[in-house]
Amino acid sequence: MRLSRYFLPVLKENPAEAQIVSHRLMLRSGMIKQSAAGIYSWLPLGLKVLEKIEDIVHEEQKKAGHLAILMPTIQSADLWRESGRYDDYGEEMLRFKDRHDRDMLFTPTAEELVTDIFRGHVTSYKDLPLTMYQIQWKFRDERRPRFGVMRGREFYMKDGYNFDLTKEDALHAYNRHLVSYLRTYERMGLQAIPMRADSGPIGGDDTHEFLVLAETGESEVFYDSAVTDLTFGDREIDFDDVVQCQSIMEEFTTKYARTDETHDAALFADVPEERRKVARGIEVGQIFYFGTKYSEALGASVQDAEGKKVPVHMGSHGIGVSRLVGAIIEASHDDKGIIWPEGVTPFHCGIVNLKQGDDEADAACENLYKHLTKAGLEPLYDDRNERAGGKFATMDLIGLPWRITVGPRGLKNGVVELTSRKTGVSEEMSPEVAIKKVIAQYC
Ligand code: 5CA
Repeated sequence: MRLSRYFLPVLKENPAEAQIVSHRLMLRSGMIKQSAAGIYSWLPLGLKVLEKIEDIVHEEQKKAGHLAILMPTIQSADLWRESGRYDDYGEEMLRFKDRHDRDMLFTPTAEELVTDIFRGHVTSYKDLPLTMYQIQWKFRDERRPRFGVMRGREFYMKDGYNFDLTKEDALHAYNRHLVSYLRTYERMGLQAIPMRADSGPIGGDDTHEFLVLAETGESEVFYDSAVTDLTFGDREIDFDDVVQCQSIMEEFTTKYARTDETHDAALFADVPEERRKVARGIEVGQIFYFGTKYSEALGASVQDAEGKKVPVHMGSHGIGVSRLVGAIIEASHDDKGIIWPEGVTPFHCGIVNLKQGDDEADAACENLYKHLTKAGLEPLYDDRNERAGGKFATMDLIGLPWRITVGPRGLKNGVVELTSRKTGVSEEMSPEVAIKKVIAQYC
């Protein structure tokens, strides 16, 4: 992409309404624009990051054997009356009527609808286990939408639902989700710690939230600092392997880590004092096991091997896809702007032409652009007629991990400069070596 052709409405000043750094940087770098309280348009740069995150979520869900579907955002109130949640959900649910005076709502989550799909088609235990998920917009009329996309009213969420014959099978689905989420977040450059939590309006006994530690997080968390030493890495996982998933689940959840709702001061006191941490965290996902709560209310049952009709065991599992954009920025930025982890960066590399219009500099930039694109990468070439300082400030603000700077002086010596956004370290090298180095970061 050439910056002269792009839509990147960068703001010079800090927007007054933004209280936290991710919100500020998303507005300043032209990623989003508010259209109403807690409702945003995603502009080209923001949408690119959102899509990168979405792609990672899809890939990891598919690896775990889960099936993608897409359910509507607008739903009829009837199903929600069947489950009893039409009244229970309260003011967070956006309700309206269609032209036939029927009660409709904008989906805040989709347990009812997915259970309705299931009960209409699945009748035998032989069709289990089954896990279906979607990535779809949700609406919750939050009392205090704030912090930009972190607590929106409209937000993008991955919601997945497992259907199993027995409690044991459903607990395996729970563990499988936990394991798959660990890798999902790591691929985004995040450490998200599973913490025992409270189930709220979704219901059920077993639930873990995934929290990214950050001062601006909305949840107070209590944990043994040993949990921050755990990394998932690139382990080989067989998601059908009950024992393997269970043992990874135990590895990541046995040490003390809880949100304030489930915090137990007496248990916490058993953690060695120097490892006892109280901090704040951003909830980027949550997994639930709730047994037969929805299947009984909505009549979703199958025939078991003896021919007996039994309600299925279920769980639901969410990832805050749009919230993650903010969470990643909270975890990775400096005074100058965003520092994208390579897994989610909107462009792989910036190219800054220090002297637009200089034949040699222009040709060298075009050449870099061509080679990087040919290798399957997306460079962002700042080909505007701007001063070098302004170009650097824009690149730093939008946070691409690598920048190649090209100027007539360097080219006289056959070199360009490659700079890491994270470390700020610059090195001179030939354009060919710079291309190779950038490609090697991603392939
Ligand atoms: N049905 C279950 C699992 S699919 C569910 O709705 N879970 S949830 O309420 O925990 O939401 C899942 C994730 O969506 C949360 O962990 C959070 O990361 C994200 N989320 C929830 N509310 C908001 C909001 N108002 N703005 C942005 N993201 C949100």
